[in-house]
Amino acid sequence: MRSQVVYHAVDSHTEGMPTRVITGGVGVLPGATMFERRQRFVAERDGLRELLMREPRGHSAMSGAILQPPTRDDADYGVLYIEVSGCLPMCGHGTIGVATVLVETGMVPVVEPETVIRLDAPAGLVTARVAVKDGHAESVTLENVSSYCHALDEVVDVPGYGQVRYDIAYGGNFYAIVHLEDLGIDFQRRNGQRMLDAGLAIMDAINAQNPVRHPENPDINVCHHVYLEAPGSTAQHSRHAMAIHPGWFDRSPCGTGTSARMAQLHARGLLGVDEPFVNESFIGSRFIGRIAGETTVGDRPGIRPTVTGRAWVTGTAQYMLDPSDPFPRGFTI
Ligand code: PYC
Repeated sequence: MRSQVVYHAVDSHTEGMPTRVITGGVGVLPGATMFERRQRFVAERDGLRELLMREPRGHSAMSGAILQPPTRDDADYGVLYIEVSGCLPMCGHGTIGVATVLVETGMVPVVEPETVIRLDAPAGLVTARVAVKDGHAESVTLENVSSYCHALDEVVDVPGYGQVRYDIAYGGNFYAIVHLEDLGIDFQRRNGQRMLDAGLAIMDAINAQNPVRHPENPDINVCHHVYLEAPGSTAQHSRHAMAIHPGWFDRSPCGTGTSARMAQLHARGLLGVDEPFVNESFIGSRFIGRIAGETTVGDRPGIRPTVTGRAWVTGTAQYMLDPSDPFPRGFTI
């Protein structure tokens, strides 16, 4: 057995969505903040993300997180979020997976009934409150970055779909929120490809015609996800399919998407502080969201979201790269 490198991983899933937590082998990434580390990683070491996320070590909906020493004194770990489509500023299901792994491997001092872990994420400091019983991480409540509604009642011209109405909100990433019934597609598994095609076309049209920009960080400026809201959804319980580039659905209810959706519902006057919000994924798994309070994001009114979900460790692994491997960056089909 030969290898140029060895990456240590603890694999997990959060309500169905994988998080491959890279616990060793990468070294300390250069950069004064996690956002800067993310930018340099994308420019200089993106092949590592591709190796760990794409086939044959990963798959077309793979997601993960690389643990780092924090860049700030008030955090326990730094986290770089990686997935098949790139490096996100923030990832909710990934944070729930990371916190579960940190507790269950003993990589943080474990306190029952609650272990508090502060994570230095590219989008800002987030806190994971892990409910622990007999050493087991029962659930994680993520106190996410401040979120806000960017715009309501926008319209975009989407080739093949005409004029499409959408709202757009930020919860660590930007999310366009679209009524699936406006697209004439039934919320059925068998329509998955039609939903993906529509979601990605809408995303491309928004990024081309009506680009977004975070009021405090101009480098967060892309709509990366489309929340296709199922008919019958309410401000208390919303079902959706989340379309993501290059063409996959989030299997979890999406933590940053849950935060963005709560910001949108709050801006519409439909969800108040401390009211529970159930967000349900395409596979039927659930997160419970709550607005912990109001705040501002730059000069925009915003919310402080929390998201509660569960994760499970699925295995441990060492990922290697033989010098003769013809796919040192993996591949996609
Ligand atoms: O949970 O925030 C999330 C997320 C983003 C992309 C996939 N999951």
